[in-house]
Amino acid sequence: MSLKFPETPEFTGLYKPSRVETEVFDLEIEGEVPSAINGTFFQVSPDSYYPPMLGKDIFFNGDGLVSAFKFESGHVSLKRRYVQTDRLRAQWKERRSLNGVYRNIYTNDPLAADNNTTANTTVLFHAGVLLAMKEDALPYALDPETLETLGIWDFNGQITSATFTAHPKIDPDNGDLLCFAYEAKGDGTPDIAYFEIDATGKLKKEIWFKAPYAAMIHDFAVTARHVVFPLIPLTVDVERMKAGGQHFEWQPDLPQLFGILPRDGSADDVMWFHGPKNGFQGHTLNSYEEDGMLQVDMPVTMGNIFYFFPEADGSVPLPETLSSQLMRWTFNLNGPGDSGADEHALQPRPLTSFPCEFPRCDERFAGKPYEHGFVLAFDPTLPFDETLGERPFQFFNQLAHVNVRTGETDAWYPGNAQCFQEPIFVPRSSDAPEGDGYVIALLNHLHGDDTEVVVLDSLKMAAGPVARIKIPFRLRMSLHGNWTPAEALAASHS
Ligand code: V55
Ligand code: FE
Repeated sequence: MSLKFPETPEFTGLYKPSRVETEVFDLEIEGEVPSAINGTFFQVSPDSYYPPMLGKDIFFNGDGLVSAFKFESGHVSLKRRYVQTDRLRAQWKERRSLNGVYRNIYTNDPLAADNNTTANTTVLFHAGVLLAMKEDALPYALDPETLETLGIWDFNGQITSATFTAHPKIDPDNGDLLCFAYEAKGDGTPDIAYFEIDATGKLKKEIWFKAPYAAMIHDFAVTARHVVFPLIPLTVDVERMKAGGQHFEWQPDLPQLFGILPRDGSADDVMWFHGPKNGFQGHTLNSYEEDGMLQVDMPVTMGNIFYFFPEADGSVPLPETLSSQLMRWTFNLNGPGDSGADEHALQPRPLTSFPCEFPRCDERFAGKPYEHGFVLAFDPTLPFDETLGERPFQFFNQLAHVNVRTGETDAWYPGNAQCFQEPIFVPRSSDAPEGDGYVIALLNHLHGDDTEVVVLDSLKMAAGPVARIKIPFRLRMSLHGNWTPAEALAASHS
């Protein structure tokens, strides 16, 4: 019986499924891992276990495969386990894929599990468990030490939304989990819920409201007093889904919309702002409030970067016409509000001049005035090994430290056949100045089957890695991960 992935860009090269669950004690290391880096880098990749039932599929539909890189006294060890979702267990039982179109249960095999989530977008340790999250359902909880799947996580019955974001934030002042749900009452519902869950796992705050329409809200922003929900012009239509179509469709005539909720307010207090049409709000770098102005920094792309969610007529822009630029949106919370008129659309201001995505801040400054960011950047003028053919989706050839106040950039280019996955930032010590520490990222080698974890000094990016940690097999491209200091993990065991 054949079990073979399609030879398409979605399943080859950088996107070839790894499918490897393993444990490697003491990975090979070139250079020195500073012993100040003490904790675990948790990370998850959409990694399809079986070839797609429909013969084709999108990257976002892969089964969540979690990696834990444990840093301890200059050593690094790796554990990798799939999130044992209901969906994956049903597939293992039938020994084939049972799931059809991304986020469309109407296209699943009758033997597929009821819960359609792959838990594949990020992993974050909070209140004693490792949460594996995808925005289409509640998280799964994992044991942070063994990566064993504990089950679907409704926070001990406290969270009743149908969905849960894959981009929660941690309040640096108290460890609260600041999080939300969109399509919160199920597919196609315009309902949004905002939650705050304290460091012990107790629900502190829950606010429900409605958006004008159901659209993707992939990431969000939280400041001391407000929450910002960016609605990307990718809308949902259950009738289309029932006909076997995509969950999301690009709407070139809808603006980039923002709902702003006061953290101590209610549904009636939500303010709406709109930006230019046909634009894609990317991941949040950071956001803060100062003098009545709310600033949200994020890469923005003019056009639809998700080629797998086209417009109604099937059209998508050519990838080479798209470029995501780090932008600052400024919302005047005391102004006259948003007229909704096209000519009054908010215009974001560029913070840098080069394409970038996967931004991360020094999370001790999350939601506060800040100046340091870490991003994956793309410089098309740097050499690329043309024998590799087209550059893969989400190709970034630089790892950069950006000062958003001065515009200063310090970047490392690893070579002509390499590309990065999202970085994390680890402070040099708990009281180090903002942005002073280490940047850790996965580095894919497009020719070989060896992926590395690279560790750079955040103040000397151009000098390249202080350590290259060798993974003896290829990791698939991924989305997100987070750092957990060893003392936070230890505290939860006692
Ligand atoms: C994203 C990723 C997803 C998803 C929806 O990067 C949005 C954005 C990995 O899955 O389901
Ligand atoms: Fe994301």
